[in-house]
Amino acid sequence: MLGHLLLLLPTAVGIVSAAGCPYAAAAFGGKTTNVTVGEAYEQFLSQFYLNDTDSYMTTDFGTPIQDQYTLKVGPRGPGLLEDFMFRQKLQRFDHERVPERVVHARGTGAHGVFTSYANWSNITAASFLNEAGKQTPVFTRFSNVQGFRGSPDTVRDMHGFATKFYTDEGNFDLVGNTVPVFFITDAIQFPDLIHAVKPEPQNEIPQGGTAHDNAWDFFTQQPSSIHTVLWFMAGHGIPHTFRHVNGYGVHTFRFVTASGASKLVKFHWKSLQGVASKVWEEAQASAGKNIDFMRQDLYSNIEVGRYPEWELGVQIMEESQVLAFGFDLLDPTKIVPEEYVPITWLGKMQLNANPMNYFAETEQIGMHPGHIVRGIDFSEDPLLQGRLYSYHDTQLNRHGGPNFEQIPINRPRVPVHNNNRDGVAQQFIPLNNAPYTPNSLDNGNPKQANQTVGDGFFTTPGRQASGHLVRTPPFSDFYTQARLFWNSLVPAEQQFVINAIVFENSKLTHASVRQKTVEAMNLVDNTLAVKVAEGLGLPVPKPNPTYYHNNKTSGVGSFGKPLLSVAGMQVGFLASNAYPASIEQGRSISASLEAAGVDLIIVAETLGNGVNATYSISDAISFDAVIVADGVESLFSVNSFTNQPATDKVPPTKVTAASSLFPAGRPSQILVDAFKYGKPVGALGGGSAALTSFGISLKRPGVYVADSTDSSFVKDIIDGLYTFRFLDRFALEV
Ligand code: HDE
Repeated sequence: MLGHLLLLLPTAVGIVSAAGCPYAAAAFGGKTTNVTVGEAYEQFLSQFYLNDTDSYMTTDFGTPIQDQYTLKVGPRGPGLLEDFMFRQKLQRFDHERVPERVVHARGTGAHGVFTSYANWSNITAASFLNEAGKQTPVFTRFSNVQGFRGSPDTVRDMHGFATKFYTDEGNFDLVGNTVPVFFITDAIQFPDLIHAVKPEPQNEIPQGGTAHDNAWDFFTQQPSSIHTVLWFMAGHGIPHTFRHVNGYGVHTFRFVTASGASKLVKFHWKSLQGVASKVWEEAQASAGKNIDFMRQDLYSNIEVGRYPEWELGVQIMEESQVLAFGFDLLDPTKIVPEEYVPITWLGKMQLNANPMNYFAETEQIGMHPGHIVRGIDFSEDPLLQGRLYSYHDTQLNRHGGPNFEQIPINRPRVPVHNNNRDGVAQQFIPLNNAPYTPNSLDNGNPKQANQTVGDGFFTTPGRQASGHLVRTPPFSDFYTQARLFWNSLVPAEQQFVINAIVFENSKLTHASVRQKTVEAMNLVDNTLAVKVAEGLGLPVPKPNPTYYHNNKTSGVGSFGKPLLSVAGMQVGFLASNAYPASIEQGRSISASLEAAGVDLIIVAETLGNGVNATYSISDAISFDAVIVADGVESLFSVNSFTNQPATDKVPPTKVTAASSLFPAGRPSQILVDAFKYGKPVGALGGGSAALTSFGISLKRPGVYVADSTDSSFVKDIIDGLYTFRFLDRFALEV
């Protein structure tokens, strides 16, 4: 018998024993070899790549075949049961799908690297945080919650932000959301929440959103949900892209040092691109014009080397502070305002490689809050406690057995040794013939690891629990922080919240539910409730000030703060093939924009000669700013809004507004929609007439005109991109 269990991994270069994991040295610390972390995970996954270059078609069992025609009795058949090529091909096709995730089905992911800023062993024994500059491979999956796998990206929804850290002491999954609070306080309520927000059972409508009776019936019956509802009625429900979201662990966790000292922590991801959200009209247009908007943005930016980054931080609290802030730190419907506890930034994640295959990697990855490592521990939050059961269970359902941890994307980058055995599709050949503990026949291997031996995981030594067995609600007061959030939004975002609630409730068929929405909002703020009531044609409520206060906190809104980076932004330059000089104008500013990581997309009637996109395919949703070239004003004389006559400036060449090459009014629509969505707009020379013909004052913030393509014009456009949305363009009633 061999001395101990070896889990053998086939590699590109042969068979490597578990103890000699080839990528481990490079992946963890990057100091012992010249291999970078990026190369290390490439090496790890590449052993599983299937490359068909210069190959012949084979069956799954390796027999070379031709599989284009079935085996028949004569050319007109019938076919034969013995046709194993046909049977296998169809059987494999029939079984291609696994159940999609019951929530968060729609998602997109990428590989990356996490780098620790320091040695944090004073607060945690987590090994991926124990050295400045230490690098750990990661895979992050962003997701929508409500819709099916094929639903549009830009519906209003909650969003997932889940990261698997392949650490040198096992996998740690931080399975969070882009909103720091959650709807419910107890995991047993989760099926009710999801049944309520999913499409309604009788007709499976609506796909990907909560604008329906069941959702609002639940929200208004379950007060714990109101704080979270406000977050996703605000910009957080319709992020601009996944590069522009923050992430949150939501629950309170524990950090534990090697000696067992523990602190309570809340995890935060801060987008180093900045936080940005769409406005609702734009999100709706995107859902029709490009349902893949957010996954395409992430994929494309990584493809061209514009790698998005996030900082990972924690708010650190003493165990004794669990009730110190006026609410329970175990309550997942509450934030810890940063004014109480600032964030300590621990390190940075960069996403820098797209998956090679969506199904194998993004679809099969199994995130689980119970994937935990030494130095991190759970809290008693009843929502977290329940999640620890659900995520493993759901993977059993998706993959049909317990060996899903052996799928390449799920495998830890360290050897696995235990007495778990067999099951569907076991990938390893265990060599230990004494698969039980204690054993003497294999010298007690694999041995037990704990706090002091073998760098084992350990439960915080100080944790204790006692009490009567009860089924009672753990937390209360679900409105004080909902109001704190409302108070902290800029007026335009408050208006967006009102608009969103009115929009969603306008779709309801039960007047009683709409009425309950007004009552719930009135507990948050009377102006909010009054405006919602007015929008829904309901009686205006008197203030119900039980939870009213004037406190504010910072960092909760998604509008009103400049971006941190404009890399990956797209500027549409509206030109015409009929006036080639207009295309030249675009070319002359593209290099300066490129220097800031911004792409200039020259739009004209047809492709070629420096044109990047046609009017036919372009819309305001495709651009973060729009510029009208000099000399193409008459393109804008037909519009779908006012039917205004042509402007008085005659173009130097024949540029026609009506064309069979694009839908009538498309150039005007791009310009006006961009303005309406709050984006920077600009014009060169006579192009400014296009702006004024739609009543866009050249003096408005975010409107830039210049006679030539000089550097100050480019700088203005870039400044405008940093501002991202000009909020003065939206009607305010609050
Ligand atoms: Fe999840 N959640 N969840 N959830 N969740 C799942 O696991 C569940 C909750 C979150 O990209 C499922 O693998 C319960 C909070 C993300 O693969 C499932 C409860 C937060 C993802 C599940 C919650 C999340 C999931 C479905 C209440 C933010 C996608 C497929 C106690 C902190 C992960 C799967 C990915 C996925 C259960 C609440 C985030 C069914 C029972 C709170 C980001 O197991």
